[in-house]
Amino acid sequence: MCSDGSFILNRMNEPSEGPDPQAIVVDRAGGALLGTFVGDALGMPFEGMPRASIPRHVEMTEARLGRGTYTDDTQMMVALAESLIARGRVDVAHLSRAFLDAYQVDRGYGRGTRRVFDLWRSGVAVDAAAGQVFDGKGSRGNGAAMRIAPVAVCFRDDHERLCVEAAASARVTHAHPVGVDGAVVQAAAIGAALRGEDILSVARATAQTAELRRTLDAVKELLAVPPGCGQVHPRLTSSADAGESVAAALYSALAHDRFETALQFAVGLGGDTDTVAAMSGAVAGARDGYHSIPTRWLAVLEDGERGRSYIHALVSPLCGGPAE
Ligand code: R7I
Ligand code: MG
Ligand code: MG
Repeated sequence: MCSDGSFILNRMNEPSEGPDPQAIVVDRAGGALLGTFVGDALGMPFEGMPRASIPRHVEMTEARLGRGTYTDDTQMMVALAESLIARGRVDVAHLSRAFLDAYQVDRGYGRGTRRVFDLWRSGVAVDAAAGQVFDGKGSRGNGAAMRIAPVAVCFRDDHERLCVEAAASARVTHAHPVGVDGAVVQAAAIGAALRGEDILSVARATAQTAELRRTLDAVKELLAVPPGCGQVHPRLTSSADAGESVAAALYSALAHDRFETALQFAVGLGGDTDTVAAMSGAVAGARDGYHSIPTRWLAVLEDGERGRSYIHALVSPLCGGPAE
């Protein structure tokens, strides 16, 4: 178990009744995990597309692996959640095995992360492989940030610990400071959302690199000036770079007060659509709760092994309560 408490998952898709703080925590934690999955599935069919070719109000549509299927973003999130529940903390040896066990090539992993997996399989030490990719600088990709929601849920009540555990989970595959910082900032944003705090202030105060500080400052400026109808500011870049995409995801969540419109906006940015929507979904889901996720989107999520029901059942133990 990650923290004390006894939370029962009940009526997860309905608004909480009364001021039951435990039910609110579980609802928000469910929003973070299923929000990641929904964003991943919503954005997947559009990954790599330019903005102009994406409909303004996207819906779950046919995807490479079928409608409502997930990619590496959710697959790695599930492995991270399983490892946290088993070990109660980020245990890098256990986590690396969980990532390898979960790996399915069709889910569309980043090339740096695939290379790290190959190095592990060839006998390179778990803590040495991530530093060997991208000319020995490590990856600055968003792969550590996209999967981070379980760490934020697990350590939501201790911001300092949350940051330490998030960084440890990131460094397993991402050695570049921007790849790590993006994951820590994304975790801090989800943690703030779970606690009902000011999300952008916590994220900005957490950022350690010049890149994240710059992109988060831009988010603050852009949020102060509402864009014209249907316009997207050119400073928002939806790439696989953690410094750019974590900020784009945060803007998407914070510029919209509804989960649904936040994710449609995130996908509409084009580029790394599954991941920016997944990260935006984690923040908006943590802020608004599981009950805010449209049921028509939840209904079509894949539900086989390690699918929707399985991920749903991870929420309570991650919160410190019993498994369903
Ligand atoms: O970060 P990572 O796991 O990728 C996640 C992305 C998400 O969009 C997923 O949906 C999936 O599609 O992949 O994998 P990496 O390969 O480490 O990083 C992602 C990408 O960022 C790389 O493939 C590179 O294009 C880019 N990148 C870099 N490019 C140049 N130099 C990351 N680090 C570098 C770098 O140092
Ligand atoms: Mg993906
Ligand atoms: Mg992606």
